[in-house]
Amino acid sequence: MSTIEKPQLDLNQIRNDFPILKQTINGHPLVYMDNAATSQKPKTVIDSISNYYSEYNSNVHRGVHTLSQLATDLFEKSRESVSHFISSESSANIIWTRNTTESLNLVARTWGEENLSSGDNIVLTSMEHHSNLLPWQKLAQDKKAELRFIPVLKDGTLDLNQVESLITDKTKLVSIVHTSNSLGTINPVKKIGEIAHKHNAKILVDGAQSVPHEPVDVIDLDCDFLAFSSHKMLGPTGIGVLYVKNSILENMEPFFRGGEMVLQATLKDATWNELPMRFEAGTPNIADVIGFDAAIEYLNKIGMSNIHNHEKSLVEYALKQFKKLDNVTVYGPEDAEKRGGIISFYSANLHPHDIGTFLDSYGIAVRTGHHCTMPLMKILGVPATARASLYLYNTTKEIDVLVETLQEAIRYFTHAKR
Ligand code: C6P
Repeated sequence: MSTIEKPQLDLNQIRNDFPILKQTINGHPLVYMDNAATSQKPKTVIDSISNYYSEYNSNVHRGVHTLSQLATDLFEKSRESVSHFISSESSANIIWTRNTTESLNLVARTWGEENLSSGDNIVLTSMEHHSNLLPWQKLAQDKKAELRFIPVLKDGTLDLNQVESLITDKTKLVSIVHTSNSLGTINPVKKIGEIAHKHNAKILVDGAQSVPHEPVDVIDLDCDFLAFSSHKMLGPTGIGVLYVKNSILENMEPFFRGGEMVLQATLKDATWNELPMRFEAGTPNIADVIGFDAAIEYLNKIGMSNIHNHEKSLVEYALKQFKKLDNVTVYGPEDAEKRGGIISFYSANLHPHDIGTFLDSYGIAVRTGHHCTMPLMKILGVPATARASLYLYNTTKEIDVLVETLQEAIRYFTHAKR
């Protein structure tokens, strides 16, 4: 669809669907720009969780009674919705976890344990979130494998010239963040995946910041693993997703062992349940899986391409407005086409935490800190950044409020230092 044809989002209607956005913070209307940390939830999501507990609270896959069957049907319907949402082969490829972090650890502790040997390597990037770094550090230490990193260039993109030489026949896994939570950069994971596959390596995509914001199709990307979290895409906390390609999933050993993941058990041994239940030992987070379905329904109703286009135009606008600010560096690519709705910035004159506190006094929520990407902060040469991260309900008017308040903060702190 061309830009001209693209339907505009009905922001009044959308904002109306999110009860939390109606409040004031410190006497100012809430401007919520901490969506990369966690998104807000529409009323339909909140209601669906509450309905589960008030109308059909029951365990899943375990009961013949009516409530248990209803809960099981809605629990599995959510899995179907997620499967459609990322165009996966089937719902059997969707494993529920607690969050992206658990999904990544699951791959490291199952597939990684089984498939890595001494002398192998894992290729990451220097912009990874700690959740896509620390599990591989541990695995590499245990297996005497090597970690390799695709460097980040000054413009916040990856040095793609190095990819061909970093990925070799000794590479078992390439694990890459799709959209950087600290830079906003959208990485060419499909292209990097093609190179990985040429060497028979697997490609894992950390989709924590991409799946909530743009259409992601696992078949088109041809990724072997995809990890993401419900709470960053209008859904509840406590639910994550791990997508695994069929050929790999069938041979993966379970992560946790216990109830529900077992087919037959004797006192000495056990065999495993069908996929994906094999990876879901114990009573799952039923209410939040069902709440996640309502989030997916909401996102589908608005349309992921529409959300992506909306954020692209917000970022384009924000990047222009930020140019008005003296001595403020914005990280990540200048071209809005190459980035998601994340604006990380730093000013040598202002500590990011001071910026965060100042903005909060005007009702503006941003995140400050290293954003769980300490190695990247070191590369950028800053201790931390302030980060505004946008979503479907943010407006250009809110960006104006952010930039005007930042101007005020610069004036205030410059004056205070004199
Ligand atoms: N980033 C942020 O404010 P969890 O916490 O498991 O749902 O997601 C972990 C994670 C993994 N990868 C990326 C790219 C992420 O951005 C995150 C979460 C949040 O940037 C919290 S640190």
